[in-house]
Amino acid sequence: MVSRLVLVLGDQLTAGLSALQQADRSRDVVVMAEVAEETDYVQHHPKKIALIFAAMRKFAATLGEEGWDVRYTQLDDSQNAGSIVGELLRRAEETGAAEVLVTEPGEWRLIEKLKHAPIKTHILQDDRFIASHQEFERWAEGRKQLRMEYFYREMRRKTGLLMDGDKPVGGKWNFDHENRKPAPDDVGFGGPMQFTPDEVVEEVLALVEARFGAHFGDLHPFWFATTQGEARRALSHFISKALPKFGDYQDAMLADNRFLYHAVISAYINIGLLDPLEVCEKVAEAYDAGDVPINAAEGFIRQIIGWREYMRGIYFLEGPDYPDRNVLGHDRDLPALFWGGETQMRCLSKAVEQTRAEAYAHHIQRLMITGNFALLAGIDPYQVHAWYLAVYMDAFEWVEAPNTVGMSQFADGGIIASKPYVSSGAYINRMSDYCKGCAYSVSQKTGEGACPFNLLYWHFLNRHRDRFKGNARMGNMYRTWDRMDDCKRETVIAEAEDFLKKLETGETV
Ligand code: FAD
Ligand code: DLZ
Ligand code: SF4
Repeated sequence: MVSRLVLVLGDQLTAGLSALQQADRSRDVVVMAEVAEETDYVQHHPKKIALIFAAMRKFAATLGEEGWDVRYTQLDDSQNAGSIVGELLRRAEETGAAEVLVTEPGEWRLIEKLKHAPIKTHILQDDRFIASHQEFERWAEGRKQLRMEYFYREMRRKTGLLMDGDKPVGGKWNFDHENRKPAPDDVGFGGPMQFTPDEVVEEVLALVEARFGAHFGDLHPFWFATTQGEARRALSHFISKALPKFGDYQDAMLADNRFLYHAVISAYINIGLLDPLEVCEKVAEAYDAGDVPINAAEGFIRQIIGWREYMRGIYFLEGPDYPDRNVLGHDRDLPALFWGGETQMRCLSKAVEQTRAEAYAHHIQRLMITGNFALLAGIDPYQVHAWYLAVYMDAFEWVEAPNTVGMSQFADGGIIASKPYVSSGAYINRMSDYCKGCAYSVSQKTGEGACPFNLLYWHFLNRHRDRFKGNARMGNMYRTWDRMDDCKRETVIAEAEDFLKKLETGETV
C-alpha cells in the first residue's frame, strides 16, 4: 500500500499528536523539516530558533527509536526545498506518497498554504487543547461580550480542576485580588531549571549562530529544556520552588530579577513538550497536598485553562485578518528603542534588555511596559505584533496575536479587553523598582524630566475621548482629567506632543 506523509511541525512535538495517532507506523512516513520560510517570516530571536530546531531533532530521533520512518531535513541540507510545502512535495516524490496527514498548524498563514498545496492534505484537529474550535464557537455564539472569566468557569467545570462538585474550591472562582503585591525586596527563587547543552544542542547552536547571529537577541547562554523529560523536570522545579509565591507576586517587576516566581514554561507548552492539562493537574495536586495556597494554584490554572485557551479561541474565531486590525488608527513606526536603541526610560530599557538576553519577559512586563508604551505612543499595532512574534521564545501567532493586538493594543476594538490596558508611571512605580534610578521622575507630571508615561497617558485618553468616554470602567480617568485646570491640560498635551515628535525623529527619549 502507498504510504502517506505525516507532517510534524516545529511546535507539534507531542507523542500523542493527532496526525501521529491517525497514521500507520508500519507504512506512513513522518516528515519534519527546518526551512527558511519558517525561520524568516519574522526575524525570530536566535534562542527561539535554537529551541525549536534542537527539540525537533530530538523528537525526530525519539520517533525513529519508536519505529517510525522519519525523513528529517536540516536547514543546511543541500536538497532543502526551503518551505514546508516544498519539503512535502520532495518527500512525496521520494516515497511515492500521495497524501499528507497534518495536525492543524497554529497560524492561518500555514493553514492556507497547506490547504492549497498541490497534494491531498488532511488537516486534523489539534486536540492538545482543552476546548475544540466547535466548543469555543458554541460558547461564543449569541454572547454580546466574550469575557474570559465566564469561559474560564466553563473550563473549570469541564476539567474538574479545583472543583468541589459543581462549586469552585475555596468558594470563589477567582482569587486575583490577592495577586497584586508589589515587588518584594528579596526573591527566594533562583529562577527556572537550566540544562547544559548536549551534542545535539551544540550543533544547533553553531548553525543558528552562523545563520541567524545578526537577528536581535543573544543566543548564549542557552539553557532550555529540549525534551519532554527535561521540560517535566523544569515544571516540577517550578511547582516545588516558586509556585507557592506565584500568585502573590504575579504582577510585580524587578529590574535585576528577570523571572521572579514565574514558571517560564510557555515555550515548552506551546511547542508540545508539556501538555497543558497535565501541567494544571500537577498544580492542583500540589494544592491538594497543602503545598501551595489557593491564590497561587487558582491564579496559575486560570492562566492556562482560561487565558491560554481563550486566546486560541479568539484567534480562530476572528479569522486571518485579526493581526491587521487597528481600530484606534495608530500609525507611528515602532521606535528603535524596541530593538535595543538607546532610551532614558529605565523600565523600557530594562524590559528590552532582558528580552534580548532571554527571549523572555513576563506577562506584566509585556503588557504594562512595552505594550503600554506602544499603545500610549500610538504605534502601528501590526508592527507591535510583528515585534512580539519575533522576540519571544513562546511566540506563535495563535497566542501572540490575541495577546498583542487584542489585549495589549486594543486594536480589535475591545473583543478581548473591556478597557485598554494603559497606565501612567504611578502603576509602574508601585509594581516595580524601575523608577528608582530612572533619568525621568515618576512623581513629576509635567516639565523637564517628567515621566513620559505620565504625559502620554493623558494624551491617549484625550485623543480617544469619543471612543472611551462612555466606558463605565474609565469614568474615573476622565473625571480626573476634566478636573485639571485648562492650563495644566494644555501643558500636558503640548509636552506629550513634543515627546512624540522626538520619538518620530529618532531622538533619544
Ligand atoms: P507564567 O506567568 O508562569 O504563567 C503560566 C502559564 O500560563 C504560561 O506558561 C502560559 O502558558 C500561560 N499564560 C499566562 N498568561 C497567558 C496569556 N495571556 N495568554 C496565553 N497563555 C498565558 N504567551 C505565549 O505563550 N506566547 C506569546 O507569544 C505571548 N505573547 C504575549 C504578548 C503580549 C503583548 C502579552 C501581554 C502577553 C503575551 N503572552 C504570550 C502571555 C504571557 O505573557 C506569557 O504566556 C507568559 O509571560 C509566559 O511566561 P511564563 O511561562 O513564565 O508564565
Ligand atoms: C517557528 C518555527 C521556526 C523558526 N522554524 C520552523 C521550522 O524550520 N520548521 C517547522 O516545522 N516549524 C518551524 N517553526 C514553527 C512554525 O512556524 C509553526 O508551526 C507555525 O507558525 C504554526 O504555529
Ligand atoms: Fe519608566 Fe517613568 Fe518609571 Fe522612568 S520614571 S522607569 S520612564 S515609569
